[in-house]
Amino acid sequence: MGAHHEDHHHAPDSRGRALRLGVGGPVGSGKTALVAALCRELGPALSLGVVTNDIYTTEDADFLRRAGVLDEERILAVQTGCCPHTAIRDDIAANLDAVETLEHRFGPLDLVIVESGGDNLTATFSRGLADRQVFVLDVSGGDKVPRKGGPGVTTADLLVVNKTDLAPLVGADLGVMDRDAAAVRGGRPVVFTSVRREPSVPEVATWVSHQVRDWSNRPARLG
Ligand SMILES: Nc1nc2c(ncn2[C@@H]2O[C@H](COP(=O)(O)OP(=O)(O)OP(=O)(O)O)[C@@H](O)[C@H]2O)c(=O)[nH]1
Ligand SMILES: [Mg+2]
Repeated sequence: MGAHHEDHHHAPDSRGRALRLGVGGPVGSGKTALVAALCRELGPALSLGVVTNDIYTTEDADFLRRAGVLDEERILAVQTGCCPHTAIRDDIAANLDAVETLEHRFGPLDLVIVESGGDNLTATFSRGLADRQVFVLDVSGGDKVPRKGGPGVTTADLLVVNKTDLAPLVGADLGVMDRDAAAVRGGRPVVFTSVRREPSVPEVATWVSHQVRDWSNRPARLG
């Protein structure tokens, strides 16, 4: 895939800082809904911050603030003004600034969630920005999507297939999506969700809290 997919950044020193979790995926798949759900579920036990990315607006941050899932000041918006993937992969300075601002203001934090602007199947976070990545698809794109692959689907630490409530309406076969995703993910986990039907997203919340626990227990020298 050439230079377009090269990651020019190294993972920053991880000592004493929060786990940075990237949430990416196509436009409208339910990333913000998932972030809101995670804030609601994990906020009482963990110290959280959220950074949202939109091209022209601060829509996602505004939504999260209105939803009241987290102290408003812990939610920062980055306006990318360009393709969303650029700001999370190639030129990550604005996002790093936002993450560090949250850490300075509210630190020590346990978890900073960075939501990417909606993009396509090729969007992934630089290792310089996200320690772990969740990729959110939804069933309305059709049950073929996992089989189309792309680095989000194949390499994300967790693949979330959201809007399962819509599967009967769009004729998506969840069994096919599960099988195809497993075939390209080399054992990495896949979770089916309906944030609409089950707003507490228990499997995703459990996965994220395990990541936070492992991060805080890691040996100091490891990233
Ligand atoms: N039916 C259904 N709708 C959902 C579900 N999750 C989210 N939605 C709806 O899908 C729409 C898009 O959700 P968002 O959370 O804004 O999606 P997003 O991925 O953040 O969108 P962008 O940031 O614009 O790329 C909203 O109207 C949500 O209410 C779900 O599980 N089922
Ligand atoms: Mg969003």
